[in-house]
Amino acid sequence: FTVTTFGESHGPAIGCVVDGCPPGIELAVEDFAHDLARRATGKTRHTSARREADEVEILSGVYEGVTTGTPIALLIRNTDARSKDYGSIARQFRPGHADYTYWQKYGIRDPRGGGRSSARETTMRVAAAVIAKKWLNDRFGVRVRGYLSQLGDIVPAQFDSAAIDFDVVESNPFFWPDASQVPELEAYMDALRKSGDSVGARATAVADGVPPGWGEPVYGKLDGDLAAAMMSINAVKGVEIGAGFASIAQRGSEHRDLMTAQGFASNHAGGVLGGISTGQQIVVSTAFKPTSSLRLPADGLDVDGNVVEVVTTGRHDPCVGIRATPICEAMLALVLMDHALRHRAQCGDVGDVTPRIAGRIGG
Ligand code: EPS
Repeated sequence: FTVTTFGESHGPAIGCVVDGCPPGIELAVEDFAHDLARRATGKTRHTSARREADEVEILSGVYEGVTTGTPIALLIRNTDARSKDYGSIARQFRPGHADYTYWQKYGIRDPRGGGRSSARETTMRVAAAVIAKKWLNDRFGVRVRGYLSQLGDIVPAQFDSAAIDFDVVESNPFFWPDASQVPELEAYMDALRKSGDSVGARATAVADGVPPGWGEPVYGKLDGDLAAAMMSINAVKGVEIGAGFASIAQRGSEHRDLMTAQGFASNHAGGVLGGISTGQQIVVSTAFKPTSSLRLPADGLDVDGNVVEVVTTGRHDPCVGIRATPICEAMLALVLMDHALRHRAQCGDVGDVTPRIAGRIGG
């Protein structure tokens, strides 16, 4: 199961091709609207003001409302690009932006905005994952969800990945799990936007209902593939599975997740041991860097090596991480679907592997 995307933020359209999708999954254009709206810009004052229609066209791979097993091509036409906003930096490098490495690698500058390095690219990941989320849920009862677990230096006062109230998460513009902190986040983001600066964030994606046994023991580990998938999102600088970097300071007696007849007593492993799912909740956290397109001036270079003052105008997110939750959910769902299919190919369906020990360990 593979997904590739194409298109630029300021080109005529963006799209993706989904290969290896099983036949017989019901799929209609309406299925995409919910998650695309969750990720979109222009919904609140805390994200970029660009307003895209994000209407999906299904070009192939679906006939009479069901997937056929052939490649599924999805297309979204760009409707609100304003390339003139980028006129002043068409030959400059934004400090901290991929402008520079794209130029070093290809020697060609597309002056129309971020192109492939724009957050716009993530739209098609979310669209493709609508199929994966649907299949995982219908077929196995797997539920993939997410929340924001840090915004700048603010962390949720109350949260535990196993006890998140997703009604709260979905009822505020930050995907924040603690409703009492939303006014604080609003004030923080308003001050940040006015200052012209940006900040990073941490998003956590979780999957409930994943059976034990998905993954590979050495090459293509489930956690390795999750790390690669999250790292492939623009602006990502770090990935943790379960306790992640907090594991460094833990003792083995604390980190080990005790097995009881009622289930695991904790989940520091984040649902993966030895590259294979344990049957617990899969927990992946991803760090997004602060947006590099700033209206605050900074010294930089242009493509000819001249020292210039770089100022980015236009519509940008003061914290692209605010929109990261559905994107991280998408990458988690895509990796899980790939591993579910691989597991089925090698070991048979999930029903063949769960009863390996008496009283399946849940949790
Ligand atoms: C982005 C800049 C803004 C954002 C864009 C990401 O767009 P523009 O290039 O028109 O100024 O709105 O995000 C999206 C359009 C999207 O759908 O996510 C950037 O610099 O990355």
